[in-house]
Amino acid sequence: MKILVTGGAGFIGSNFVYYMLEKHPDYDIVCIDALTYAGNLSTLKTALENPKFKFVKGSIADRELVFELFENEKFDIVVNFAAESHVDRSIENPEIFLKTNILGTQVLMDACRKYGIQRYHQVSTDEVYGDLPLDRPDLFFTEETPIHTSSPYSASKASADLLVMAYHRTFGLPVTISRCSNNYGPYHFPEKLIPLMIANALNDKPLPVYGKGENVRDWLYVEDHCSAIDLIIHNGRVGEVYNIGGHNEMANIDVVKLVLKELGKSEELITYVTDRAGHDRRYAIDPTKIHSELGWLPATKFADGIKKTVQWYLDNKSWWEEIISGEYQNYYEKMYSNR
Ligand code: NAD
Ligand code: TDX
Repeated sequence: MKILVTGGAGFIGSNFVYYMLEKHPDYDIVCIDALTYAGNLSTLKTALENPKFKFVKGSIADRELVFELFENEKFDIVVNFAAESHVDRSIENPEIFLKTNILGTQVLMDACRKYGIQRYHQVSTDEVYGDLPLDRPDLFFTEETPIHTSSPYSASKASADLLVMAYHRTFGLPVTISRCSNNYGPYHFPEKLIPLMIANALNDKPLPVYGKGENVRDWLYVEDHCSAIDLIIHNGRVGEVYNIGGHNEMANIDVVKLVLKELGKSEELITYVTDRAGHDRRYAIDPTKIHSELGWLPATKFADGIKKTVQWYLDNKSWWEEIISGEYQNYYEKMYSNR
């Protein structure tokens, strides 16, 4: 079996590469990644030592390169993680989100049509469903919840989902889509809530909480997302969407306080800042379908996962310190100064 993993130098893609190399040592894994600001080749250092792994630098939106890769490699399965993934950046500059997330997806599917594959899997997000009210804890996103996006990021991911389904219906492409809730764990880029708060706390810098910190996210340890995708690409039904989540909803402020507690840092570091425009209030996944059809259940409880994650950032300071010492400084200044 030969699998193309796109965006494998990013957070979830890299965790998936390691998961698959370990779980299926007989598989060949090829990764294509453009190495944008979010992609880091050092993340794949150990994988690069494995003869079953190959890395190609390039964009999924580069039709010529992608077609050449498909022609040479003859993939069985394609798992598309490659994306611009940060909501705040999509508010600043939507265009690259449309290019990578929509047009890049189209190029991959065109290559799948031309060269043939057993499965094209689109890694989507619960954000395509929009948000839920804070005062209705009885409501959850199911696969039937209408698409109702808030940010340019989620609109681009939803557009890609619609295109994936169109390629299935029109051209008979064997596709699946997964929509996961918020992930956390190793190699999470420090622009996102949990790693940003860990890095700032360790540097005794203010922790910028948007609005009142009341927005709710449904957190899943990244390895559990990887195990779900592994099940879907092997046993999931073609043409189906699977929601992934572990019923672990928390208000942002409680997540931030927990991170501070784990690090033994003071809550005085918390600073409330201007809210994100169009900020989704609550995400909450109903994972009944993937559980009942594929037997998937998350293995890591949040209390353990957050401990492991904090420890990983303590043990791998050089990984994130190098990131936040570069271009990230300009990003941080632009997004957070005078906020
Ligand atoms: P990330 O930003 O950490 O990584 C994205 C990777 O894609 C990077 O390595 C980047 O270099 C690469 N990339 C970007 N543009 C590319 C292009 N044009 N061609 C090739 N590679 C390109 O993102 P992540 O958090 O790992 O998210 C991975 C996927 O999972 C995304 O599709 C995202 O929408 C989805 N997702 C993320 C979460 C989450 O909580 N992080 C939750 C649900 C779904
Ligand atoms: O500095 C911050 N302060 C803050 O309060 C940041 C970066 C975030 N937040 C809040 C905004 C959100 O309510 O924390 C919550 C989580 O924010 P992000 O980490 O930016 O994630 P989110 O917007 O929920 O989107 C994530 O989950 C779904 C991923 O980034 C997406 O790629 C995925 O699709």
